[in-house]
Amino acid sequence: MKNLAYIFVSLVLLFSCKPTTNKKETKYIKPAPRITVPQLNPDSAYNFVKQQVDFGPRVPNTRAHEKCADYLVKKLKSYNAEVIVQKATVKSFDNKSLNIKNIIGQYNPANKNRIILTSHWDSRPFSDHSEHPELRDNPILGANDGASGVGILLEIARLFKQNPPTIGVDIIFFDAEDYGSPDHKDLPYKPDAWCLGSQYWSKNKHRKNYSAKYGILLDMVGAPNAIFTREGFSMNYAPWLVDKVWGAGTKLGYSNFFDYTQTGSITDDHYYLNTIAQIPSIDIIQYDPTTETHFGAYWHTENDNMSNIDKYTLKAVGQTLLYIVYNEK
Ligand code: AHN
Ligand code: ZN
Repeated sequence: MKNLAYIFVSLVLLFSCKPTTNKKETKYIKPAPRITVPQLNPDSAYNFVKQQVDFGPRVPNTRAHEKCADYLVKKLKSYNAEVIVQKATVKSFDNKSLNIKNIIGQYNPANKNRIILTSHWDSRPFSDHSEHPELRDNPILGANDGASGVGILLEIARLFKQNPPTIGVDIIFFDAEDYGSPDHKDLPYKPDAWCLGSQYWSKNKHRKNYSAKYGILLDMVGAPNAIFTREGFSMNYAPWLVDKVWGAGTKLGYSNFFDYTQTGSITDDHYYLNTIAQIPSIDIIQYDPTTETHFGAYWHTENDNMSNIDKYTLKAVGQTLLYIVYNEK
């Protein structure tokens, strides 16, 4: 009798036990996000910079400018971007009519959830900061000032073909950023003389009802041991985006490049994206604490050539942007 009771109790206990596998529980375990961020190839990025510089100075109304535009369009198309070339005629500080082209490479153009990655593709018609007065009327090669940002963005386009992004991305190459009044001539101050392409685009976007969540501008992003500080207008208009980008750069191990010092405001393409287009935008731009202008010593001189380009700087900036794009929801 005692034994029977014992067996009965054991059986009750046995069948009241929970099964060891519970389908319900496993169903609610969140799968780890599997985001693959493609790896920027520094040699490829460097080559995209060199290809542009090999055309010579890309000054509006010149043959080299025209040839380089064709090259940029061809490259973007080959990387599956839907390309729009926005042509315009704008007036320079000295009242010249400049034939300009903003070149837009769209990825997922129907997606409303989109961002802008941008850089200027023209180069400056003067070497006004050269030590040598006789050189100051010459146009610059703009390896860093112009071609570096475009080179990184072409490399990103190449990776977009292999690994299409889920969000919408517009890669925009603005023209005539660097046609501002020269400093070696005593000219009266002229407002809004710089950034003619981005001013035009901000008033005449390439699509009806165009909007983007934010924009990231690259300017002088290829010099050896460059430092990118938190620039004034970026901090005024989109401090959260500065945090996001500087945070990503730091996380990826590029803290030598992404410096948290806040520095002065620079009139650059992002200024017009913020004030005219109303798109929150930041500038990743080199800050040099050792020069008076706080631009590099090569800035607007004959020394802005390929010797001023470092693959590792291109890698740090480009890989940080790739992290942002592939983690964007
Ligand atoms: C001014 O000097 C007003 N803006 C500089 C923007 C610039 C020129 N970036 C590259 N070249
Ligand atoms: Zn410049």
